[in-house]
Amino acid sequence: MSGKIDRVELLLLRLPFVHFFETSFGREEEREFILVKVHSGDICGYGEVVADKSPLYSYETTSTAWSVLSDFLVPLVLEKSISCPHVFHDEAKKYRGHPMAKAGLELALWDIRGKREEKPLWKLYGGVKREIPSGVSIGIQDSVSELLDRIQSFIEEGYQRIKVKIKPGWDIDVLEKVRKRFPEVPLQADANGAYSLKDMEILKEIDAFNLLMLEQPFPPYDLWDHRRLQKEMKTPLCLDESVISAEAARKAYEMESCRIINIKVGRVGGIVESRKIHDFCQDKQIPVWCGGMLESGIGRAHNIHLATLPNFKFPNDLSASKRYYEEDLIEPPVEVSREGTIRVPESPGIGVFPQEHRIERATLKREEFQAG
Ligand code: OSB
Ligand code: MG
Repeated sequence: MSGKIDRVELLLLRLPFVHFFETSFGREEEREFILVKVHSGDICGYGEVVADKSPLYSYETTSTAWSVLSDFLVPLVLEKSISCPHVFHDEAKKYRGHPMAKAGLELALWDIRGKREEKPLWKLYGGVKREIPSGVSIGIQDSVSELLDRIQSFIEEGYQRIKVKIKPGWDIDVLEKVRKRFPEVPLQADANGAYSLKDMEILKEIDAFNLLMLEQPFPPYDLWDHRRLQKEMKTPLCLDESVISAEAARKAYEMESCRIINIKVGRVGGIVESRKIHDFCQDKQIPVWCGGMLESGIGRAHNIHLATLPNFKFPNDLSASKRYYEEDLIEPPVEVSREGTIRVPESPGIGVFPQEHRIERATLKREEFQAG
């Protein structure tokens, strides 16, 4: 079943965070991102491009994604009237890189497919969970006591695990205090690539804190140094930035660079590639979990559907709407139960309802592309 693609809209949005988010890259008070709306007959599919304003987590930015979408990816879809996400994935491969731009458009095509077939995305993907376990990722704070207070309140809300951001100078002492106050909480740390081989001895000290995993200690794309570190640590390493494709996942596995993989749809270029990574890891018994990029409810709903696949074995970086934004773009908002779970939407496609007036209020720039 497929339909003609009539037009595509790109929107640049800005949403302020309820609380700043600081990583080893720096502090952010708001998020700028692109929404992709694809129209086919009376159906509208929504996707979110997770690229940030600045090239910090990745080389992609809102401007590079806007340019690659408007010059190459949107014309590809409109000229060939591509509505199948698999066909889009294959055709878009000829353009090198820019996975976040590709993923945003592919997600909108998945939403259209789900709506046309009247099935929620998790069913199209072969998901097996009706509820997914929720964790929370907490940025670097002004003081350790503020961090401890924030952890306390998220634990009280029900989150199943806590992730803290670390960087040189905000690491061993901080983890020691967190563990002292919360000896039992499932805990992990994420360095976003802030360390290098000269920090091996510091990183090895992290073994003392009984973490579920240590995420991305060394820079993106590096697999070799992660292999060297994993050989010397008992804490499982989890790769985020380094795993940009199913090929990269295979190499990480063969090199024993990590024991766990974080899947982010944007980083790997879409759902088709995410499922390839998922299936490969399932076959090799490498557990995965779903990472986040502080998405609006639209991007987060897409992530929730992906996280229903069977090899998602750890709590995900998928938190409640109110943890990120005063007013999310969707109804109903994402909510986390007392047990720390999120219910998977059952309505067709992304299964949640984007609020057009809220989208409009947050829009900085908009462009529309018509089929010829
Ligand atoms: O490395 O996982 C990361 C946010 C922005 C960029 C990178 C990362 C993150 C998070 C937040 O940790 C996850 C979320 O709750 O969306
Ligand atoms: Mg990460």
